[in-house]
Amino acid sequence: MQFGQRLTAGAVAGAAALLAGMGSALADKPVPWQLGLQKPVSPVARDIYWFHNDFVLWIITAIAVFVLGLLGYIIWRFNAANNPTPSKTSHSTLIEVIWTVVPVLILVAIAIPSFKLLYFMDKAQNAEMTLKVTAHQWYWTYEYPDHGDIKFDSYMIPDKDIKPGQQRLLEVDNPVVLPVGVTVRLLIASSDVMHSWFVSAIGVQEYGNPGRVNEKWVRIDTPGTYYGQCNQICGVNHGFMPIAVQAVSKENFAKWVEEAKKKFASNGDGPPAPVAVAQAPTADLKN
Ligand SMILES: [Cu+2]
Repeated sequence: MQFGQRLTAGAVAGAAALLAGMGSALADKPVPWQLGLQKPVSPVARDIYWFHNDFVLWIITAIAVFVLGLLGYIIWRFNAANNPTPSKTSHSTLIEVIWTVVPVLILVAIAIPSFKLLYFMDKAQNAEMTLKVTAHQWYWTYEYPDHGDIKFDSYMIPDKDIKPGQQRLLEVDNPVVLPVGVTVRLLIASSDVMHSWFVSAIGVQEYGNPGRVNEKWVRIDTPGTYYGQCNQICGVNHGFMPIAVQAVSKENFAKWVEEAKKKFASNGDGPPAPVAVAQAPTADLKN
């Protein structure tokens, strides 16, 4: 294919993906040709979305366009043909003050909402329940201390077991289930190396460190399944420990709790589960 054709094909595929993304109710997972962030479904995610798409992006674009324009003007105005006798000026106090003060003002303008957002996402205010997330090489353990100590492991479904309609490399055997409209405190830790629990649409990314507990919070307002991944390089199967969060109504959550209590009753503080997917997906790395 010619470069132009390839470009057109790419543009068409991109536009189709964009349209498909807009048509579906929830952009809850990464999609091919995706640009920008997933559709936010929590207060923190909405603020992140605003901060990135509606605020910083404009500032960055304005700076890039301004610098590009300035470069173009200088190349045209001060080349040897247009400017045969160059000026010997080496200093301008006014210009130096401007190019120091203006960037400082821009950074302060970015810093104020940025710090506000950092503190907003830091700690749960009046959390109604807690979810504890423990990272392992290479799966997650979820605990619900306020709901009868439900505890279970969540492994990726390997390619050979994936069913039609399931998300390859994102689907897990036991998704996290959370109620919508409830403020959930997230406690995130690790049992071995550094991992990171990252689910874009719900606006949570927090490191799981061995020996300490990090806190975050979430209040999901739209039911749906939101996919995420470990985003701290944690070893050979780092790419194979996805996260699936199922946000359901409060009634359905109560039902799930009752079922989960029975289903995961035998899960205690026994020996760690075998790393079931450790071998299977590694084969994919060769492709
Ligand atoms: Cu990890």
